[in-house]
Amino acid sequence: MLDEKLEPIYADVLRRNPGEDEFHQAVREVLDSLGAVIAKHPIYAEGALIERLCEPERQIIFRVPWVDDQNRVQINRGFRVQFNSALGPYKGGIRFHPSVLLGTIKFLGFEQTFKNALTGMPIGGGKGGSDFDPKGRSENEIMRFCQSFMTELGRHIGEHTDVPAGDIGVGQRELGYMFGQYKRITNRYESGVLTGKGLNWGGSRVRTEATGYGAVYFVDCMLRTRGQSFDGKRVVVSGAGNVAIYTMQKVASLGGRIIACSDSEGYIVEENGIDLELLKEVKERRRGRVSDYAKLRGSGVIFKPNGRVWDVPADIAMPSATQNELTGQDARTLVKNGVIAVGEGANMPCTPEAVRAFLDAKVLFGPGKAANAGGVATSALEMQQNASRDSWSFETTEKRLSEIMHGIHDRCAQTADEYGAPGNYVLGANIAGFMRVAEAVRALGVI
Ligand code: NDP
Ligand code: 2IT
Repeated sequence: MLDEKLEPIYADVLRRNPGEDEFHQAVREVLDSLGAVIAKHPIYAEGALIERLCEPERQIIFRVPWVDDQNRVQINRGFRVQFNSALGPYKGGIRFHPSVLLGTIKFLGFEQTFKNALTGMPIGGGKGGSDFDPKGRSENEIMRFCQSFMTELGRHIGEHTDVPAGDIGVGQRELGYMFGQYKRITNRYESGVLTGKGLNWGGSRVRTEATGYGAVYFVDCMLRTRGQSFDGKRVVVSGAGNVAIYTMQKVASLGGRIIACSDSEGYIVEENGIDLELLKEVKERRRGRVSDYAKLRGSGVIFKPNGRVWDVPADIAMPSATQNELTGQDARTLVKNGVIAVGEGANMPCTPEAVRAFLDAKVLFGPGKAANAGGVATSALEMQQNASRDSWSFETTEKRLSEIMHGIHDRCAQTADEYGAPGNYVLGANIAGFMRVAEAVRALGVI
């Protein structure tokens, strides 16, 4: 039930953003946590403050024309939603996936605003992307697409304005082509305009690993509140991309056993633990599928093209692929099989019904805007290094990341306690993120 002051705000979001289900879902989830805040601090219900947080400052949609290897002209749609810049330049990734619509980017930009606030760093919230499908495209096609995308995006971004990074379908290769095109257009070596860059062209150590490592630190903090750890636990991760791979790597280093992971074509189960070096070889260097891993690995691993990775019994689940990939039914299966902790590496991977099932069963549940904030936090560290023309060691950067994740965990836990819901990290993350961004929005006046 929504607070009666919040109901008309949500009704307005539905009316003004028709058909954007994911955006509605993300807004609803935050508003569900805010009733307690406005009861305690009525000032936040004034000045259309919450309405302003639900309305992006700027939404850019553009055509991306490019020529494929058969000399055919292709047209995609590009987006950048500059959601909120009260705390700093817009900051958030770029997603290339055929499912991308404006509502997808709006949900991600909205989440990003609160996530970035939660890190305590000076970054606003934004997100971008395209419905371009990189699968099966040649290296040259990817380059031409990225160049065309940046030819338009370039006029809207800058180190003090808006700083994109990677997300699904966008990694260091794509960022390289985009940075190259931006540099060419502007004739400036403006390192701070993008993060997730390569190490010898302005990137930060640990950025590649940061989201996965950070998610594991967050879950580790939650486990410790119950005297538990990753050691000896069975862990199931979904996805096999950037976030999933470095989640698995950190879990393994803490003594956990990775039993299963997936991609959009199916999942693999290996009771003795997945061989991460081989998986990285297949996914990162060969750009292959988890089914290719199964073929190369031979006996001991099963590839399942159908079914749900969440049917594999696990102590800890880390959904790290995409939104709404873990349903209420999946959550009930995990609970039945004895799951003790769930950390969202992806953005909004658990449906509202799934989140409720975990909270009801008192499973430790780390919501994405807290658990996966290590990626963007390390992006902010990359911006710091770029601004000071410095480059930190792996150890220094990882220590900063670990401190940031501990800080986020403690802020969420304390806020949940303060609002009478100990252990509810969803409430804690939403309220703590909201308070920081709302304070700044109020201070800056009606702009
Ligand atoms: P990648 O592109 O590296 O990997 C994505 C993985 O998820 C792939 O294994 C992909 O499978 C799978 N996947 C993607 N879309 C779908 C889908 N619709 N159905 C089933 N499987 C799917 O992306 P990232 O690892 O960077 O991102 C994963 C998640 O983490 C996203 O939600 C992203 O927003 C979030 N995130 C990423 C951060 C980062 O720093 N990269 C930071 C914080 C959150 P396939 O290859 O078959 O498509
Ligand atoms: O969802 C996310 O936080 C990201 N994709 C990372 C954003 C960033 O700017 O590093």
